[in-house]
Amino acid sequence: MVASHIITRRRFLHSIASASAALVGVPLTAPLSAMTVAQPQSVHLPFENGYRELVAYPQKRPLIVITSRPPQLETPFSVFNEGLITPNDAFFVRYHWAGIPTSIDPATFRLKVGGKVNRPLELSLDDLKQLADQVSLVAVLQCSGNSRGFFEPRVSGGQMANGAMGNALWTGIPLKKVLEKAGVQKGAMQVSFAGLDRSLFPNGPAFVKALSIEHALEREVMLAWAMNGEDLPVLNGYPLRLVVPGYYGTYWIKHVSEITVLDAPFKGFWMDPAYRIPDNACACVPAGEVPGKTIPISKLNVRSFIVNLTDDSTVTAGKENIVRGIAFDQGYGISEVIFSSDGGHSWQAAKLGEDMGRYAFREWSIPFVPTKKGQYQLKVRAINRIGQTQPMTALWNPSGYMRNVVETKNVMAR
Ligand SMILES: Nc1nc2c(c(=O)[nH]1)N[C@H]1C(S)=C(S)[C@@H](COP(=O)(O)O)O[C@H]1N2
Ligand SMILES: [Mo]
Repeated sequence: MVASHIITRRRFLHSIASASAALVGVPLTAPLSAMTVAQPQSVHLPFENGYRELVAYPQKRPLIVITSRPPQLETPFSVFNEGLITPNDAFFVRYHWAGIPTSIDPATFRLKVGGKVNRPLELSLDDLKQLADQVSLVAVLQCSGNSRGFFEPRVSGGQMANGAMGNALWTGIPLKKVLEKAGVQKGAMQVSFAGLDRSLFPNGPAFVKALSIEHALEREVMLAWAMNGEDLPVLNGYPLRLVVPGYYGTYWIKHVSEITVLDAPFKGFWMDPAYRIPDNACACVPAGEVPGKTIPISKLNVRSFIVNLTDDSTVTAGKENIVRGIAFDQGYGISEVIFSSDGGHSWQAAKLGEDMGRYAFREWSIPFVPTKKGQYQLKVRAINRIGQTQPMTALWNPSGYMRNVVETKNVMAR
C-alpha cells in the first residue's frame, strides 16, 4: 500500500470485529444516532492536510471521513482494486446538510408529484414498484468535487482524494413513467427534485436540483430503490433516489420525496450560484481566476485510474507485471485506454475488459515488463467513442470540479 494510503494496522482486527458486531441486527429504520461507531483507523491522503480517520457508519465498513456533520465519507481507493462493482458498504456518501433522515418507514413513505401536471400524485413504494416494468443499469456515480484535494492552488470544499465515486447496479423504474402517469402539461420546462434531508439552519436552502423536461423524460433517468440487488443503504438515499446516468452526482437526489414540474427555469441556490462551471470547452480558467459566464455542471468527463498499483508498489524487473485499472465517461463508452511506463513519452494500447454498459466502469489491463531495476513513471489515459480524452496537465476552476488529469503512479522495479 502507498505510504500515503496506509490504513493504521493498530486495532485493525479489533475494530473490524466491533464494526460488524455493531451492525448485526440493526433494522434499516433504526436511528443512525443509536448505532455504535467503530474504533477509528486513519489514512493520510496524498496532499497537505490529508490526515483522515476511517469510521464505520451504519451499513458501512470503515470509510474515510471528510466531514461528519453533514456526513461526507470517501471510499478508500483500494476498494476499486477489489472488483468493478463498488459494494454498498464501501460506497461513498455525500450530503450538504446535517439534517439527514435517520429513520424512514417504507410503509408510510410517499413520493409527491406536482406542479404543472394534470394529476398530482402521492405514490407509495408499492405503487411505484407496480407502476412499470423494473429496469436495471450499471452506472458510475461521481461527485463533481471528486479529487478536489489535488487542486493546485487548493480550493475550498470537501477535500477528497479519488474515492468520491463508485459503480453500481441501480434498479427502479424510469422517471418518465411517473411523469406520464401524472400527465405533464404543455409549457413544462424543467422538473425539480427534493429529498427528505434538511438544513439545521433556519435559512439553509433545501437541497433541490432540476433537470430539463426533455432530460427528465429520457428513458435512462431512473427512480431507483435498489443498489447492487439490495435496498439502498440509508446513507445512499433509502428508500428512493434519482439516478441520472452520465451526470455528476449532484443530480442524483437521495430520499427523493417531491417532484415538481415547472414552467420556468428553477432558480434554487443549488442550481445557481452553486454547482456551476465556467462556460467553455474545458470548464476551466487559469489558476486563481474568476470565471465570467458560468453554467450548471452536467456530464462526467473522461477519467481512468490504475487500481492495482500505488506510489509505493514494487514490480518485478525482467518479468511481466499486469497493470490493471478502470475507465469511464459520460456514456459514449470507452473505446481505448493507453498506458505509458516512461512518463508519457511512449504509449501502448491496453486490453479492455468486460463491458457492463456505456455508463459503467470499464476495466482495462496491460502487461508491463520493466527491462531494468529502478523507478518507473506509469500513466494511463482513456479515450471515449467520440474521441474525448484526458488532459496531460490538470485543469483548474475555483470550485474544484471535474478533475480528470491523466493519472500517474511512480513504482519501483526490483
Ligand atoms: N437528498 C440529497 N441528495 C443528494 C445530495 C444531498 O445532499 N441530499 N447530495 C448529492 C451529491 S452532491 C452527490 S455527489 C450524491 C452522492 O451520493 P451518495 O451519497 O449516495 O454517494 O448525492 C446527491 N444527492
Ligand atoms: Mo457531489
